[in-house]
Amino acid sequence: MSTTRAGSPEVRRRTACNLCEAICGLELTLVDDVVTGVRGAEDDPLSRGHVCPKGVAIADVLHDPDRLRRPVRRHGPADDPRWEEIGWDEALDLVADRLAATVERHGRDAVAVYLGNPNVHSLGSMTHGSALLRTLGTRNRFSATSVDQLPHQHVARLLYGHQLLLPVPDLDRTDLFVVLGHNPMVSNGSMMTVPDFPARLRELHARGGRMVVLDPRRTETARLADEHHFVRPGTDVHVLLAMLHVVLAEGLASVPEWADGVDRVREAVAGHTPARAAEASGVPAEVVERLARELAATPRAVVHARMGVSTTEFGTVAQWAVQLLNILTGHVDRVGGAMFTTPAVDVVGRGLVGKGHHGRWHSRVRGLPETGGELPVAALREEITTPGPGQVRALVTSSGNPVLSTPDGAALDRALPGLDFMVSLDFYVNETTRHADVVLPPTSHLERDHYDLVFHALAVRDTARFSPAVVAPDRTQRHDWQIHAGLVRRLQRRLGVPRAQRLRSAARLALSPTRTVALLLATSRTGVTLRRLRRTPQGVDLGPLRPGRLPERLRTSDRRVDLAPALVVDDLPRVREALGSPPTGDDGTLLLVGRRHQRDNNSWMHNTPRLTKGRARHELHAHPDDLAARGIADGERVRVASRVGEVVVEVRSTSDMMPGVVSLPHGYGHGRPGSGTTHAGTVPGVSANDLTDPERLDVSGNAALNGLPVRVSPA
Ligand SMILES: Nc1nc2c(c(=O)[nH]1)N[C@H]1C(S)=C(S)[C@@H](COP(=O)(O)OP(=O)(O)OC[C@H]3O[C@@H](n4cnc5c(=O)[nH]c(N)nc54)[C@H](O)[C@@H]3O)O[C@H]1N2
Ligand SMILES: Nc1nc2c(c(=O)[nH]1)N[C@H]1C(S)=C(S)[C@@H](COP(=O)(O)OP(=O)(O)OC[C@H]3O[C@@H](n4cnc5c(=O)[nH]c(N)nc54)[C@H](O)[C@@H]3O)O[C@H]1N2
Ligand code: SF4
Ligand SMILES: [Mo]
Repeated sequence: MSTTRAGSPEVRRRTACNLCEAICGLELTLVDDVVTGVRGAEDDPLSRGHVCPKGVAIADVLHDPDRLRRPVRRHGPADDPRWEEIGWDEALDLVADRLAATVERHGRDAVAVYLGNPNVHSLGSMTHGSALLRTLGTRNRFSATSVDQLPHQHVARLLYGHQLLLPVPDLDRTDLFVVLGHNPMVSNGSMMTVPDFPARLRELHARGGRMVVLDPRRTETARLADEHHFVRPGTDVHVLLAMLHVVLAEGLASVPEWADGVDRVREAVAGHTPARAAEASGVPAEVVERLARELAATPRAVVHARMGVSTTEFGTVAQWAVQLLNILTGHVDRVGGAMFTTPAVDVVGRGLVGKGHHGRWHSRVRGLPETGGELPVAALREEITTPGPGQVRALVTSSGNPVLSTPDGAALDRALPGLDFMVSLDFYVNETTRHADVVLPPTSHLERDHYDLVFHALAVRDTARFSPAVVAPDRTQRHDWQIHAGLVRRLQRRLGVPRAQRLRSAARLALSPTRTVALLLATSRTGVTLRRLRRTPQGVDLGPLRPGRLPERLRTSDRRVDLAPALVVDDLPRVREALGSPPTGDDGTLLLVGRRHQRDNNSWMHNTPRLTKGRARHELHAHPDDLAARGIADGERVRVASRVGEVVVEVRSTSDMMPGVVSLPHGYGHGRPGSGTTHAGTVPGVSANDLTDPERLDVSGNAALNGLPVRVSPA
C-alpha cells in the first residue's frame, strides 16, 4: 500500500471474516492502520487456515473511499442525487421526526422495515436491532429470510419447536453426504457453517465416504461428487417424497421413540412412487430407490438441501422431507448424521430468539400469512403502491439491497420514490439506499468487536471465538448498535412511551454488544468466558457435535416431534397437482435458476476491483442444444423474458447445464444511475430479480426464485 510511511512497524491482528456463514478466522498484518496482508488462521479450530478471495478482500471495504463514514441526506431525485453530509444528531433527529410523524398520521403499520443479510453477521445488529422493531411496532416487517432460508425455519419450528433449532450435518464424520440445490465449493456452506469445505470433502473421500449431488447444473461441487444427477428445477420435492416412500414401503424406517405420527406420513407419501418422481424430475427411478436404500443402510449418512430447494414453490414440503428422511433412517441426533450444536451462547435454549409462529397476522393486500413475525418480502412492493388504510408510507432498510435481491426488484425500484420517507442503515449508497432520504452508515466490520451469535450455533463443530476491533474508527463514526440506540431513544420520546419504560430500555441499550456477550457467557454452561476468549483469539474448541441430545433439546411443548404437522401435510395436494404437470412445457420455455461465484457476495462486494477483475461471470449459462434450437451462438446477447420483466445479457454455451435450464447469478445490475459506488457501476451484468416473480411463493411465504419459466431469444 503506497500510503504507508516507510519504516512503520508491521503489526499482526486476529479477526473473523463475517462475509459469509463460514466465519473463517483470519490473521491480518497492518502498517499504520492499513491492512497489508490477510491470511487464514491455521490454528483456528473451526476454519483451520481456510480463507477465500472475499476474505482476502475484506479490508477493501475498510479502506474504500466510497464507503460512507458520516450520515448523508439526499437532495434531488434518486437518479441524480446530491448527497449532503450532516451531523449524527441532526440525522437521527430528522429520521425520528419523520418516522414518528408517519406513525401518528397513518398508524404503526405505515412504517415498513426490511432487514438484509449482513444484519445477522453484525453483532451489534443482533444485540440491539430488535428494540427498534419493538418501538416501531409495525406488522410490516420484511427481511432477506423470505428470499432464502424461511422454509428451514418454518420446518424447524413445526418439527423441533423452535425456528432456529435445526440439526447440522456432521460433515466431519459422515460417510454419505447427499446434497440438493447447494454449492458449498462456492458458497462455503449454508445452514451448515463449514469453513474449508474443500478440505473436509477430501477428508470424507479419504475415509471412504461418498458425496451425491442433485443439481440442474454441473456445479463446482457436483464436479467433485461421486455421483451427480441433473434434476429439473422445482421438482426435488417429488424426489424426496419418493425416497421417503421407498424407506417406508420397504420397511427401512426406524421411528425414534421421541417421534409420533409415522402412519400419517406413510399415508401422505403413498402415491409418491419413484416412477412418478422420475417422470417429473428427470432423476431416474432406479437412482431414487437406490439413494433411499443407501441412506437407510449407511450408519453415518445425511441429506442436506439448500437455496436451490428452499427457494422453490415447494420449499417447505421439500425441507420437511429432508428432515424426515434423516429422522426415519436413524440419522438425526447421531454421529455422522445431523446433530444439534452446543454453542457457548445458546440463543435457542436461552430464549434469546423467539420460537416463531405462523399466521398471527396477514399482509394487507394479498392476505399472506406472517412466519416468525415477518411477511414475505415478495409483498413489500404492493404494500407501498396499493392505496388504502395501512398503506406503507415510510421504509427503514438495514444492511440490505432489496432492489437487487427480491423478486421483481425493478418494480420495487419504481415504487420507492412514492414513499413519504425512507432511511437506510448502510455504509454504501446502493441500488436501494439511493432512494433513502437519509443514509446512516455504521462502522465496518474491522472497526468493531465481533462474536458470532448465529453461526456458531449452526456450525459443524462446536467452537467459540471473540474478535476485538482491528482498527479504531474515527470518533465521528457510529456502530450499528449506537445508531439503533440513538433512534430508539428518540422515537420513544416522540411516540409518548412512558418515562419509566424509556429509562429501562435506555439502560439495556447502553450495554455494549461486547458487554452483552460477556454477560451471556458468564452464565454459559460450556465454561467459556469472554476473558478466556480474549486470551485465546484463535477460538476455543468445544469439540465435535454431540449425539443423544433428544428429546431434551426439543422445544416442542411435549418434548416430542410430530412427524406430520398440518401446515406441511395440507400443502401435499398442491404438490400432487404439480406432480401431474411437470414445470417445463413444449412451448419453448426454459427454467431459470440462480448461480453464485466464489468472488461474488450477494450484491455488495462489487466495488472492489480485486474481486471483479478477470473473466466476466455475469452471463446467462445455457445448454448448447437449447441455444441451437433458438439460433443463438455462444457469446451473443440474448433477451431473457419472464412474466414480469426482461433483461438483455450475454450467453455462455455450456453442457454443464441441464437441457431446458438456464442460469443467471443475482446481485448484478449496478447500472442504475445514482448509486454511489464508482467501481460497481462499471461491472457489467443485469439483475436476475428483474425477472423473478413475486407471485411465485412457497407456503412459508418464501419466494420461488428458482425454476422460473423464461423465454430466451436473440437480442
Ligand atoms: N461466494 C459466495 N458465497 C456465498 C454467497 C455469495 O453470494 N457468494 N452468499 C451466501 C448466502 S447469503 C447464502 S444463502 C449461501 C447460499 O449457498 P448455496 O445454497 O450454495 O446457494 P447457491 O450457490 O445459489 O446454490 C444453489 C444451487 O441450487 C441449484 N438449483 C437451482 N434450482 C434448483 C432446484 O430446483 N433443485 C436443485 N436440486 N438445485 C437447484 C443451483 O444450480 C445452484 O447450484 O451462500 C453464501 N455464500
Ligand atoms: N434471484 C436470486 N435472488 C436472491 C438470491 C438468489 O440466490 N437468487 N439469494 C438471496 C439471498 S440468500 C440473500 S441472503 C439476499 C441478500 O440480499 P440483501 O440482504 O437484500 O442484500 P445484500 O446484497 O446482502 O446487501 C447487503 C447490504 O448491507 C450492507 N452492509 C454490509 N455490512 C453491513 C453492516 O454491518 N451493517 C449495515 N448496516 N450494513 C451492512 C452492504 O453495504 C450492502 O449494501 O439475496 C437474495 N436474493
Ligand atoms: S469462506 Fe466466507 S467467511 Fe471464509 S473467508 Fe471466505 S467469505 Fe470469509
Ligand atoms: Mo442468503
